[in-house]
Amino acid sequence: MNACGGGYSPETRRRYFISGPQWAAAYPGHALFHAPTRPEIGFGEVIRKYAEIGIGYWSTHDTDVIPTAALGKDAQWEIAGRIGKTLAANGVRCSMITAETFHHAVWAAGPAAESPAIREYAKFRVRNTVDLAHELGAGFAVYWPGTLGYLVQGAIEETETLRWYAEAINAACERDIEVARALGGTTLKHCLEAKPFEPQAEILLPTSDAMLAFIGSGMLTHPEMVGLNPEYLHELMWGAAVRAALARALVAGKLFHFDINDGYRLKHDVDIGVGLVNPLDWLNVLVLLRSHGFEGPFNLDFKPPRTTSQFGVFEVSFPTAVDRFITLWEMAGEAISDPVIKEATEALKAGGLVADSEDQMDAEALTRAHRELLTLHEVIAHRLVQILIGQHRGRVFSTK
Ligand code: GLT
Ligand code: MN
Ligand code: MN
Repeated sequence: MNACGGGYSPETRRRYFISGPQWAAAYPGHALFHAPTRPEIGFGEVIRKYAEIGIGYWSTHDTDVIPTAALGKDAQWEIAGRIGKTLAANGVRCSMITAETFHHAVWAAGPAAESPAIREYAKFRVRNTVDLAHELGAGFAVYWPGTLGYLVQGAIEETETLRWYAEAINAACERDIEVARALGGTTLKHCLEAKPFEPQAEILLPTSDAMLAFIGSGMLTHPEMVGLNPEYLHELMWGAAVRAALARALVAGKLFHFDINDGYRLKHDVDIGVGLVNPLDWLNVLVLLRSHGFEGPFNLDFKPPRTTSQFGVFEVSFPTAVDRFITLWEMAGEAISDPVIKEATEALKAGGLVADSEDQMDAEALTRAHRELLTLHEVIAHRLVQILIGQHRGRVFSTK
């Protein structure tokens, strides 16, 4: 970190609504073709390390911290009590709980399987997630449906499956209303997360746009409580312009939560640290979010590399991810107030003037009056690169 010029202080990092997932820090390095490389660690160590780094919020799956068999039982509340104490002792807050509906074999046919018993179990799990969220003071619940889809065609009737999945989300919202009323508090924000491939061959809700259609389908009893948790890489995976996907969520008023990471288009879910692959695109994403007042939560949903110890995870991976994010956020602020970008943007918005003597609806005259329109686009793009590499602040390179 010193060789890289140091980092932000924990106090500065804590000013951002950045959350660290339990599963990201505890990731032992395994994958389909990878054996684990690190020992399992529990919430105590993860929360303590996040506090040291200055990651002020913590998120978790129900089963990251509670054994499946203990869910909803007394043992769960005993663990939740210990989590609450650990959070308080470290000055970290729980921001989000997500129901794991993909890993355990019970989800082999998905959370909206044909079997009513499995679907009842899915409802139990999301209701229990709502209870846990209220107990731990979280404001958000996330649902990545995971196995909502199929490997072989023909058995699943898609409209029926979607209706069954809606029943689970409805159960979560209805439980939330009850609990919030009983506690005299507010309801959670329920956030759907899409991923276009993995772990099924065919996914029923593969993109954030598909989820927007699902929210607006009329199948949800409380669509106003349900929004999106887009993940940067999940949008890139299907070939989207992430900024455009986020813009569609923003105009729908449904950008509730954002998983931040990086990776490559049309590849699998590599979950690389934010800004390591596409820093220019990330800068542009943050310009959009800052200019629309979206200030988080930003959830660090990435996988630290498969180092053989926790050293790299907590000394390099997490602090550098947070710091790249903050730097890009600051750069986005610079881009928003940059005089060159401002002037070029104003010129674009003013448009070219067709002479009074000419026909205002003449395509040729309009084209002539706007011949530098895309030149201005290029000026803005060039300026953004300058901001990214510090040239706007006088960083120079040889022009010889
Ligand atoms: C899983 C997925 C992530 C989701 C997690 C939330 S689970 O790791 O790949 O993108 O955010 O359930
Ligand atoms: Mn995610
Ligand atoms: Mn991912």
